[in-house]
Amino acid sequence: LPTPGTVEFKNVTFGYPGAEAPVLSDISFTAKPGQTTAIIGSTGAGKTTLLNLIPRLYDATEGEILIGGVPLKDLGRDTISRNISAVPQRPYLFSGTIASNLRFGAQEATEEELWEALRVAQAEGFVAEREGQLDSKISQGGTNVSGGQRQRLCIARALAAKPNTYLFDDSFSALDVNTDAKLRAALAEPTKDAAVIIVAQRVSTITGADQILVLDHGEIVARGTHEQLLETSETYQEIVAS
Ligand code: TTP
Ligand code: MG
Repeated sequence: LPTPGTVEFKNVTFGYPGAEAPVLSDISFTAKPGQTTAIIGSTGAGKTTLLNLIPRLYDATEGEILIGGVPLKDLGRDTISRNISAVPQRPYLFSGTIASNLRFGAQEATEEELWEALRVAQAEGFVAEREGQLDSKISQGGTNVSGGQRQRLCIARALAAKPNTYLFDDSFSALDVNTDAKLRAALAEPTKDAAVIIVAQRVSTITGADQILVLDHGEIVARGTHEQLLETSETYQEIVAS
C-alpha cells in the first residue's frame, strides 16, 4: 500500500440488498495509523456492518472508502486481505492444529512469531499447558477451547499476519476486565504503526482510544475522546451509565 493503513470513510451509506432503509447513513471518519478508533453503540446500530465494509464483505451503496488514499475498489482482493486483519464478532477456528489456525493468513510465520502473537493475545499460558502446544488439535469450530480462549487465538492469528490495519469486532468482551486490560496494553507495541478499529461493548475497553465514534441507528451521533464525549454526548453518557 502507498501509505500504511489510513482508513477513510467518505459519506458512506449502506443498505442490505432488498432492505428498505439503509443500515448506515452518511458515515465519514478517518482512522489513522498509530491510532485507535473505537466504535460504540447499541445492538443493531450497524457496528459490524460498518467494519465488514472495510475488507469488502459488501460494497458501500453510496460514498467511498479509501485505504492509504486509494479507493477500496481499486485495491485487489489480495492486497486487501494481506493488509487487513479482521477479528470477527464470532471468531472461527477450524479443525487442525493451533499452529495451522494461527498461520491462516500468515503462512510464513515462524514458531517464534506465533509464540510472540500468543503472548500479546494473552494466550501463551493456556497453549503452553496443552499437550503438543502449537501442534495440539483444535476441533471443528474450536469447540474444544473456551469462548475466551477462541477469541484470544483469533486475536493471535490477526497479529501473526502483521497487517497495517486491524479490525476488532467486539473481540474483548468475552475476556474478564483484567485480561482485557492486559491484552490491550500488550497490543500497543505490535500495532503502533497500524490503524486499529475496535468495536466495543464495555466503555472501559475504549477509554484510551484516540477517537470514539458513537453509532446510533446507523448514524454517527457523536465523536471525540472519552473525556470529550462525557461532556458532549447524552447517548454516550447513557452508554457509560448502563
Ligand atoms: P449489525 O451491523 O450487525 O449491528 P451491530 O454490530 O451494531 O449489533 P451488535 O452490537 O448486536 O453486534 O446490524 C445492523 C442492522 O443490519 C440490523 O438491523 C441487522 C441488519 N443486518 C442485516 O440485515 N443483515 C446482515 O447480514 C447483518 C450483519 C445485519
Ligand atoms: Mg455486531
